[in-house]
Amino acid sequence: MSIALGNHILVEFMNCDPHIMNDVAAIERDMVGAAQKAGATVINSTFHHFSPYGVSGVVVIQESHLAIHTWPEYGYAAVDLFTCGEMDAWISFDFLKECFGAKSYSAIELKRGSLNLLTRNNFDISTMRQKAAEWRNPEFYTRNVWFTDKDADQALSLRFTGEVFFDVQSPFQRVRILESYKYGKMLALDDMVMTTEQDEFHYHEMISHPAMFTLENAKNILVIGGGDGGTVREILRHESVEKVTMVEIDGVVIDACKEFLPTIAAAFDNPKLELIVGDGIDFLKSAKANSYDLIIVDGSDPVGPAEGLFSVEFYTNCRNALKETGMLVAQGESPKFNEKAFIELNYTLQGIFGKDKAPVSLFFVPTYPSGMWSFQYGIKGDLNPKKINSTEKIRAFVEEKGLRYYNDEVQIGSFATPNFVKSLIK
Ligand code: SPD
Repeated sequence: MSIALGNHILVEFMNCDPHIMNDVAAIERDMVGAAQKAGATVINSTFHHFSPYGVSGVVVIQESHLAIHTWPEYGYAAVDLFTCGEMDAWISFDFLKECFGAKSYSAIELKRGSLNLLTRNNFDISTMRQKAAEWRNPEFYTRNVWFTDKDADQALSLRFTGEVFFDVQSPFQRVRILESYKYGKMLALDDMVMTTEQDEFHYHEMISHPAMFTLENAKNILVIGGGDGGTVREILRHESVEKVTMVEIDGVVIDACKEFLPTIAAAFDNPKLELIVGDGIDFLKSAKANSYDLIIVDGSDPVGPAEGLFSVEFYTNCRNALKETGMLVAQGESPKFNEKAFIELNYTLQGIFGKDKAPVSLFFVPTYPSGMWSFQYGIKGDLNPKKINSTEKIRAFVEEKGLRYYNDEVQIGSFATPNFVKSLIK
């Protein structure tokens, strides 16, 4: 006869994969899997992701429970395997060690509820059972998972369902497609939100149409980055376009978006598009001078593969590749988030294109930190995006294409500069 009611294994998993330690869906799957592997009957599980890092959760089993708390920043998980009956919790231990990629670990096994110390009561539990049957928990299954895009002082968090459609470490970055409650599926590169199904039109309409209507008859366009496909989708709505060359460094982003974000990656089959998977910085080093009406730099933030997209050399090469009358539009960061990158980019563009030839367009993206975002321009020749003659054409275009952000008023209004922004870039 057993000398105790339960068996408790207290586990330290160390040097685990930090990404797994922060992935609530994977941890829940593995903890439930660990219980099943050991032959337990799973009753329920509840898992929670803490912002910015950490996961806690419990799997309730007929034989008791498995619980976890993780510290991804230390690659550490504290796990309790509490069982009663014949279940062998060491099977769960071995399984989790593999799942978490734990390079070191320790465990202490304790007997709980020593029968030498306990006295058994005989009592009638029938009324208690009846009360329990009346109680219903409407949130039987809870999961509270947040994705956070942040710097040291500021963050934007989106609650997501825990559904992970895609999670691959490419040679350049971690590419993920997750499902948010408010904005639908979203593309995240490393830990930054790039685009979401529900607000992508803010960004993609504003990166394309103000420049296209300023140029009026742009034929040859170069897009650097833009792997989700939203920018080329918008550019290719214009009939004047004869050719779009898109150079995206990370083919994994393109493939993921084609599969999981098809409404954004909607124009990759267009015959006017030449898609090059390669380094846009190198591409521009050898680009022919006087070639493009419009160059769009739809890069990510200035960390990782996009860092070189914020350099003087790169924008000098862009200027050379533009025709005598031509425009550059670059993803310009935020005057309220990456202020330094925002200011430095504007100084760079003023230096290369001229002081009055580097206007800033501001627009609103709810899923980017601070919400206020910018495109920064470099203008060659006699073009002015604030003075355009094509109001009627814009109205007809907006109507026909069903645009949801851009219109003729936004064309002018987005170039209005708030005073605090003027002082940042004066
Ligand atoms: N912090 C977000 C910066 C935006 C980068 N580009 C988004 C890609 C959309 N095509």
